[in-house]
Amino acid sequence: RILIIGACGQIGTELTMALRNMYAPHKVIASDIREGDDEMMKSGPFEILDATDYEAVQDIVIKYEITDVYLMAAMLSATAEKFPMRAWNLNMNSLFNVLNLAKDGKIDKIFWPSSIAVFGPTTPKINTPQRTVMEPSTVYGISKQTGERWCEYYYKKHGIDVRSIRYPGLISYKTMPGGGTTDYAVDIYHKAIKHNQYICFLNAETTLPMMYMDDAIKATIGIMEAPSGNIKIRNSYNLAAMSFNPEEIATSIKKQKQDFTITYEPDFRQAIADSWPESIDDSHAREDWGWEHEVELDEMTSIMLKNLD
Ligand code: VAH
Repeated sequence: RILIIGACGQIGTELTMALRNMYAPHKVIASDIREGDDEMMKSGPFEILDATDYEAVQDIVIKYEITDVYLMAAMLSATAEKFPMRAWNLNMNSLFNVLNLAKDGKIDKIFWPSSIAVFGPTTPKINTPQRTVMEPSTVYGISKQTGERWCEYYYKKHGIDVRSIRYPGLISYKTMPGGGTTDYAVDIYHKAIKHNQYICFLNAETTLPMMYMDDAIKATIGIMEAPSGNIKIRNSYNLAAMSFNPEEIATSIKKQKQDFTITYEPDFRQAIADSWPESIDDSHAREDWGWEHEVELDEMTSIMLKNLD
């Protein structure tokens, strides 16, 4: 059976439904610190769970005879800068709980999300390599870089089958924009529908690696379904789809909403975005477990505007 921890988050919400469509819903247990939407609560088992509480995670793993855990609970970049110690506690202790349950033989396979936030100002920004200088300057990025080190340590030291990918910014219409710096690319569509204009908290030229959620879900399930021997990288795989900046996404929206307007008022999140790469080399994921993205910017804009209208 599968347990999703953080099932009500941006990725968790869609990952839960995708897994419940693939497997018998009663075999996909969703959990989060608070209840989810009707579809989540009605489509299969749900448990209120504090991911930092070892005993509570262990109880659910034993109760449902869990074999696979997707640990999607985390505090994202912008919010983590406001609450550094809470972010560190959530992002790290939830990972230790799951890794240690696997070390005790109670879990067989783990998915843990990393992020392009592990890269910092000294990382090469164009076509960032899989292995490179990584000096993250955000609390979130530090927690993800450290988490990657622990995943590789538990794989090498204890043979734990933990798999991870460095997500770019993710865009979907099924959850509201959260505490992510890349969430401007979600919010812009909501504001385009509601007000036909958007005040962007990043400047026009801030190019970041981005991906539509369906591609991210495909990658997440894809790496977990791959034979263990194919997963040659056990800290975390680079993953990419497209790169764009606020001006380019606004131009894409204007193709469908001619009188949409954007203005720029950068805030504290500009410094976070400036520390991240513009584009990512994900050739290892494509070679090792057959990753390939599908959705490009204009198609994503059509999907977002249609489903938010
Ligand atoms: C964030 N969406 O903005 C996340 C992600 C690369 C960005 O880690 O914090």
